[in-house]
Order: sequence, then structure tokens, then C-alpha cells
Amino acid sequence: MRTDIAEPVRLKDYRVPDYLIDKVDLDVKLHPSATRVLARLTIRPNPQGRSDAALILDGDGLSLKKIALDGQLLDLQKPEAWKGFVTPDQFTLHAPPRYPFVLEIETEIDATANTRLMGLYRSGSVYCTQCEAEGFRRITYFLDRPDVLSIYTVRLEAELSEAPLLLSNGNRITGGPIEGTPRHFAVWHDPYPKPSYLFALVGGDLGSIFDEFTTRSGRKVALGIHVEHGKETAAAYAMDALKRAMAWDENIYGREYDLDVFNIVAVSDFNMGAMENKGLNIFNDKYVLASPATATDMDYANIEAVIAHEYFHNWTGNRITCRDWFQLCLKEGLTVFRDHAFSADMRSAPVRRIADVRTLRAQQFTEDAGPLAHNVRPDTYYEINNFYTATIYEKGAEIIRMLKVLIGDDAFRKGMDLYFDRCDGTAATIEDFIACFAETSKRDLTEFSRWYHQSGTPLVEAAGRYDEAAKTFTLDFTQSCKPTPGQDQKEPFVIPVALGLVIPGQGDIALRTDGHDGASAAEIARGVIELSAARRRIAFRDVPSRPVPSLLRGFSAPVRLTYPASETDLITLISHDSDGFNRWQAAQTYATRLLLRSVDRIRAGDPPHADKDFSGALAVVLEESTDPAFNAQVMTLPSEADIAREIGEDVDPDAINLARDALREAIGQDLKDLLRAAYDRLADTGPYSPDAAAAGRRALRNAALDLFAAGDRIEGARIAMRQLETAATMTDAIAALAVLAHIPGDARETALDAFYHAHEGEPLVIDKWFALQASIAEAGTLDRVKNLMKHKAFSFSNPNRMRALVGCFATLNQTQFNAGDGSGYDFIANIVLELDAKNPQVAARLLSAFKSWRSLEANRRILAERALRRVAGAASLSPDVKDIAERSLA
Ligand code: 0A1
Ligand code: ZN
Repeated sequence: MRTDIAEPVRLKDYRVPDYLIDKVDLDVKLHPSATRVLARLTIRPNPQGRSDAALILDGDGLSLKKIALDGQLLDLQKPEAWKGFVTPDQFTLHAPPRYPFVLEIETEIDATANTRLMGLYRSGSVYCTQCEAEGFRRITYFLDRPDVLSIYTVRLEAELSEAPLLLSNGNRITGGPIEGTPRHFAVWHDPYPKPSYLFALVGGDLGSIFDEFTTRSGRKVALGIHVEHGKETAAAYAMDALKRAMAWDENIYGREYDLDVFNIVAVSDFNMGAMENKGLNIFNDKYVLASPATATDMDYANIEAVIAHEYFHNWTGNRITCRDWFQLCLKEGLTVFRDHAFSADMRSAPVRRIADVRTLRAQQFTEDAGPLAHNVRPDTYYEINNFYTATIYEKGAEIIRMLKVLIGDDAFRKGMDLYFDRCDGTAATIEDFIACFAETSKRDLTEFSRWYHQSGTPLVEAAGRYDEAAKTFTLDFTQSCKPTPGQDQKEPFVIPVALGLVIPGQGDIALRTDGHDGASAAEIARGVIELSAARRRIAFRDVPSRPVPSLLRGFSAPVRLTYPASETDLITLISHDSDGFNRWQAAQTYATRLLLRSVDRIRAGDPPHADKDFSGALAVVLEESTDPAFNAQVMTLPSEADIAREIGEDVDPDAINLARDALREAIGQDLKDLLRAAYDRLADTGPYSPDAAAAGRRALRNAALDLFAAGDRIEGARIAMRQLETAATMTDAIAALAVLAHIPGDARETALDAFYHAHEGEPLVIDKWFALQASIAEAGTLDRVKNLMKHKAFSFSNPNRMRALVGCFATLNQTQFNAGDGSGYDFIANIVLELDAKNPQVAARLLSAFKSWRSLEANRRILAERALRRVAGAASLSPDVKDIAERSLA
């Protein structure tokens, strides 16, 4: 393993490759500890490259058996004879031929010993690969960079009994038994040139479900989903989601699938969510397997989204890929944008938007506010694996969403068409992408592109003034952005602010400006004001009475917005705003205010703040029966992390936890009868359906139970226990268990035990059991987590188990991870150091739980820094962990 931190990779140093690899022929003989890979690479000098350049192929811990140049074996003992050298991490040929030549490389791989889960590894007995970002170099020496596109033909061979299923990218050409041996083979050919990160193979004994999709031009596509034997029926929802995603991409973007087969393989050991390998997506089984008894409604929604995300990559990522890893958001931001739109079309759009914004704020805003902040298009990196971040993915998607708002649906769709036409088959850049929209909208998007080059979350401060006599309402906007690592000064961002003016009791009024300070006709027509300078003033006329402005509707830009609305104004918005997102936002703003006040009081030794008006506003929402999923979102208070982010500095997690619990208790008591009535009214009747409407009812019912139990623990626990015993869905079971888990006492331990025994054989359910216990905000939780690490269902090397237990402790349990004695920090630091030797990617991600350490109060800050320094100073760290540790401390 590389342990050095080399020079950073810099965007400005990008150079086209000096060589191209047109053809890759792989012959892979699978074996548990000694898989043989024979790679036949057809290479030629790149006419655009340097003519005197050496050929330098990437490797990572490779064991080379032999290598031949145009049929001539190179004597590895005498590198001077062929003018080059080879190490496990690099192959260099100083003076390769200036015409096309063939390099044949044979390597041997111990897939069973590969604990990093990059390159070729085994999940249980299944052989699989993960090559993004730089895993292909763990299989053979290669120009392992996304701008080298090759046509792959792959022959796989294995024991028939061990791996009856042999898959790779593209279409299957041939295959069958190998006479006189217990082995068989399959040959796959992918006609589309692709970068090495999209290569994949799978060999194993799996259960399969098959289906078919006919594209709108009549191509029949064979669909296969391959899972652990016995779990086939749990893949049905994923198959359904896949077909819906295929149809959606045709309808919305005119994009058809382009091969004869599309395979998805689910494995239980996977570093991330899933991977879009061409024609052969490999998934963390968490995003494939679902049955009502094992998966929550949220799991179903996630499966739908991740299946769609990987499928959509076929065009945004595979057909058009990235020139270099600095352009990662080109495929990721765009594909997240597409999967968000898909989910919004499949479900309730405002509810999806609320969920997406919650994630954005929880993950991306937090990242942007701390030492790990980086540009959506970074300009340097030490370890690319650390850039699969919320900033690249979620903020990257927000930028495209803003672009669509700014240029309008028509120019946006034309821009996408142009992008697909122009860049198909290439490795593109953000500039190539933006140029398409500049052309179709006839707009200069230079200033807009700052979103890619400047990190940090802009703050938009708005103020309003109503002139009774003139019947005008003036809005003043100011934007600013705090310094972020390496960026002290920021240029203004182009910020689309969707808005409306709400008159209490009447609703929205038509927007009119006086043309003087006013907005352009286009802005008024769309109801979207563009901020592109530090300040902007807009005056609206013909406003009959003092309005309540509804700003940033639909969360039209990834900014923090403040407006000094009174509590009465917020209640107006909660009940009357025509924009669903802002109704929810008004409730969150109100709750946040109450919580901030309480935190101050608690820190001053006073009791928390209480407010009946807020409960009253929630009561109105609770009684509405129009959209239970939406109501459930309104009933869910900002998280402890949300409040911490809002406070920003000198954060005391204990005070936040107390304040939030007190508010939940007060609401639970104020609305006791209503919550109970809602709980009874919303009981599931009829057969189970995972659809959004049924899920919404369950969500609201469980939100009601949660608040009810906060107000009355004894009765709440009784109801929860009954729900747990009779639950027909995992959604209801886990919601009940969550209520019980947060009430100390024997009942909780009995319930946890019973749950474990009921679901013992289902690792994905046991993950929920681990996660729930790790998130208990009590002093004993760290010991509980340590004990659970000894549980037979726990596995140090399985990323899902690790994330469920240790990851949830570090990211969801604000009070215990940030325990005042530093025990949480020490624990996580120790795990990171131990895990780093096995799986640096997962270790580095765990370490990034420290990303908000600088905003803590002084004592915790000192302890967190000490733990981080201990990690940073440890011997033989992976580049992954070293990078996160050093950037966190910088
Ligand atoms: N491209 C994938 C994410 C991904 C990235 C790296 C991986 O390596 C372990 C795996 C997956 C996606 O966006 O879904
Ligand atoms: Zn992706």
C-alpha cells in the first residue's frame, strides 16, 4: 500500500495522455487466492501528446508474472535491456515504439486477501470489482485515467461450481464449459469505448431475476438482477424501479439504453452505494434488496433513487465521461440532479425537495462550513477517493438546478440535447458542459460558473419595508460568503431567488415592479429574482397591505437566507404559503428560533423556552389531511446537527440536546390528544404498498407517535411496544423500536433483544438495530457500542456493519461522539487507525466525522484536536486518512 503523501494533483497541470490504448483484451482466470489476469493492450502514441515521452503505466500493489512487447518477453531481471523499469506501482518504458504496439501483461491477484474492496475482491464467495476511481490499476498496469477510452473484450474463466455466473461489461458473445475440466468460460464485448474506471467483472453463484425492456426505438434489452440465493423476491422492487428509470430517461431526455443486456449485481461488501460500470452495475445490497418485513419506506425510496442514479449514469458519466477527476461533478452533480427529478416525478415533489434539502444542509452545508470545504470543481487533490463528497454530489446537483431555473426549461432541455450530441463518446469538462447552455440560452454564464470555483455557502440577508401610503414593498438583498480554506475573498455568486408576496388571509398577489428599482419582465414572469452583485434592491408596487415575503421558494439556491420575519409572519407562511417547501421552511425557521433561545437559556442555567403558538401552528398542519408525507416533514423538528450548524461557533451539544428534547416534550404535551387521534386515524388498513401515499401515512403516524411519546413516556412506550409486536412493516417496527430505545429502562433492553432475535438472519435489518443503539443520546452508549463490536453479528471488515454501528455513533450521536471527556473522539480515532490498515477509504470517511470540530466550545475543541493530531501523527497512514487528518487540522 502506498503510504506516502506525494505532491498534490493539480488541475492546472492537466496534459493530454501521451499514449492511447485503443483495445483492451482481458483473459481472467478466477481463483480465490491466485487469479491470473492476462491483459493485451493495443497502444499507440497520441498524436496530440509529446513525441519523446516515456510510457508510464499505473499500478497499485501488482504482482507481475510476465510482460511482453509485440510478442517479445521483457526480461524483468534486466530492465536495462528494454529501457524501463517495473515496480508493483508502476511500469515504465522509456522509449516505446512510435507506431501501434501490443503490450501483454500477466498479473496475479489474491482477491480473497483484498480488504480494501478496490480492484478485484471477494464479497463472501462472489468475485467482483470496483475500479472507480483508481482501482483498475490494482488489476493490471494501465493508463488508469478517465480520458483514455478503450474497447474492451473480456474472457472470464472459473470453476463452474464456484462461479456459474460470469459477467462483464457489454454484451455476452459466447461461453460454455471447458471440455475435460470442471471449469467454464464466458466472453463479453463492450462496443462502447470506455475509461478503465467503468470496467467490471463478476463471478459467482447467485440467484437471478430476469425481465425485459423494449426501448422506444424497439431494441429489446434483457434485464438481470443477481442477488444472494433465496433473496430473489426481494429484488423485484429494484427491477420495477429500473424499468421506470429507463422509461423516464426516454421521456424526459430522449435517452435510450444502448446495449442488449443490463445487469445489476448486489454484493454485501461494498465501500459506497453502487457503481455504474457500463452494462454491469454493481450495488451495495442495501440499495437492491427490499421486502416489507425487512426494508423501511425510506429504504424503498433510496433503492428507487440509487437504481435510477446508476442507470442514468449510462449517459451522464459513461457515454460522456470526465476528462479528469477534477470534473467529477460533471457526471455526479448532473446525475444526482437527474435522480432527484426522477424521484420527484415518482413521488410528491415538495416532499422530495424537503428531503433533498435536509440532506444538502446536513451534509453539504456542514462540509462547506468546516475545514474540509472545497470547490464543486476542486483544483487540487491528494487523494481522489476523498472527493466523493456531498459538495461534489449534492451541491453539484444544486448548481444544475439553479441553471435550469435561470435559463428556463426550454433552453435547459436544448442545452442537454446539445451536450449529448456534441460530447457523446468523449471525456468532457465543466466548460464543455456550460458552453452548451450558454449557446442555447444565449447567456453569458461566466459569472454563474463561479459556483464551480468558489467554495462556501453564501449568506443572503433580506430585509423588507412596506410603504402604506405608496402601496409599495421594497426588498433589500445583501449577499456575502465567509472565507473557506484557501479562499479569503469571494466574488458575488449568481443567486436565483424564487419569491412571492403573501397577504395574510388572501394568499399570493401578482408581482408588479415600478421599473425603476424593479426586476426585469422575465424575472417577474418567472417569479425569480437574480442576485449577481453584493446588493440588490427591488420595489414592488400595487401591494394592498403589508405582505409577508416568501423567499427562496422551492429552495431555489443552495444558500443560507435570513429575513427578520415575525413569528406571526411565520405562522402565516406555515398555513398559507402556496409554496409547499416554504411552508415547511417557515415551520423549521420557527422551531430553530425557539431552539436557539432555549440553548442560550440552558447555558445560562435557566429552563428552556416554551411557546404555545408554535404548537398551535403544528396542530393546524396535523389536522390537514391533504398530504400526510408533507405533514410528517413539518412535524419533524430540525436535527441537533442542524441547530449546531445554525449556532456556528462555541457549540455545546448537550445544551442542544436538552433544548430539542424539551421542545419535543412540550409539543407532545400540548398536542397530546391530536397526536393520539392522528395516530389512530392513520393506522394502515388494506394490503401493504410501498407507494408514496401509503408511506406518507406511515411517516405521519410514526412522527405523531414520536412526539406523543416525548410528551408522555409511559403511555408512549406502551403504544410503541404494541406497535412493535404487531407491526406488519419494517417502517413501523423500527419507528416503534426507536421510540423505545430512547427511553431508558428494562423495556428497552427487552424490546432490543426481541428485535434482534426476530431478525437475526437479516444483516441489513441488524444494521438498523446497530444504528439505533449507536444513536442513543446517553452516557452509556459508548460502552454499548464497544460491546456491540464484540457481537457475533458485527464485522470489522464489512463497511455496512461498520457504518451502521461506528459511523452512526460518530455522525448521528452528537452528545456522545462529542462527550465532554473526549471519550467519543478517542474511540473514533482508535477505530480509524485500526481500520486504516484494512480499508483506508472507509476509515477516511469515518474520520471526516470530525469536520465540525472547530465550531465546538473550547474544551471539546481541544479534545477533538488532540484526537485528530494523534491520527495525523500515526506511522504508516494511508494517503486517504492522512489527507483528511491534515486538511481537518489545517
Ligand atoms: N460513481 C459511483 C460512486 C462510487 C465511487 C467510488 C466507488 O469506489 C469504492 C464506488 C462508487 C456513484 O456515483 O454511484
Ligand atoms: Zn454517481
